[in-house]
Amino acid sequence: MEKIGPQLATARLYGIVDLGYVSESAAPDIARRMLEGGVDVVQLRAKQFSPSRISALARLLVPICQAGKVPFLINDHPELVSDTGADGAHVGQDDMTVAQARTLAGPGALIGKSTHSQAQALASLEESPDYIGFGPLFATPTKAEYAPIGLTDIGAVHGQVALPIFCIGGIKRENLSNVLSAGAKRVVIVSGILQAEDVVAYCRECRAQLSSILD
Ligand code: 3NM
Repeated sequence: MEKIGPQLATARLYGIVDLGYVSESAAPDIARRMLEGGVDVVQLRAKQFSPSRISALARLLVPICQAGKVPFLINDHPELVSDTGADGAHVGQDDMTVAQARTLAGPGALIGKSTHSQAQALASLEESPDYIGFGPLFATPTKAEYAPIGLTDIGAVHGQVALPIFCIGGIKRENLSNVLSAGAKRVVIVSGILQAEDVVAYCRECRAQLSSILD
């Protein structure tokens, strides 16, 4: 199969199919619309769902993302990667290490790691994830228990961490230009996309704003 990893280096818009916003039955169609809108990475995030349900849904999303030629990652469950055919997994600060996730996910899997401060972003270099998340920039109901870190450290982190950095947390079409002005080059948008009236148009508009950004 075509190696999909290098695509992360050019990815700009990362979308998450989050079952806190979307039903399992609606998820495949939402993923198709996200891809039609130009999302470069898709993640399945299913907090509170059993591994078997996550696995079943991942098996539906894998061929959709393969057809769209974008990496498909599973939140929190690297052990489901090889069985489902996913491209990788994303782990949080309080979960396992990147090395543990790589062992569970198998060879060639992409592993992303959440970071919530400049110090954590720097420390992530020791673990060599394929990319990091950096946030939450703004308060967000999708991760309500985390304090927002704002925009001030985005530039410094990009200067210090030579990994793809996906800013995350409360990013919407409406504030994206502020986030990009602060130095972000890649973003994750969850509720903005999933609650949009027209998911395809919303993604296209965000993707267009991101296209003008240079590395
Ligand atoms: N992780 P929305 S913030 C899933 O900072 C997630 O690591 C975050 O959702 C982090 O775009 C976040 O709806 C929620 O704010 C992002």
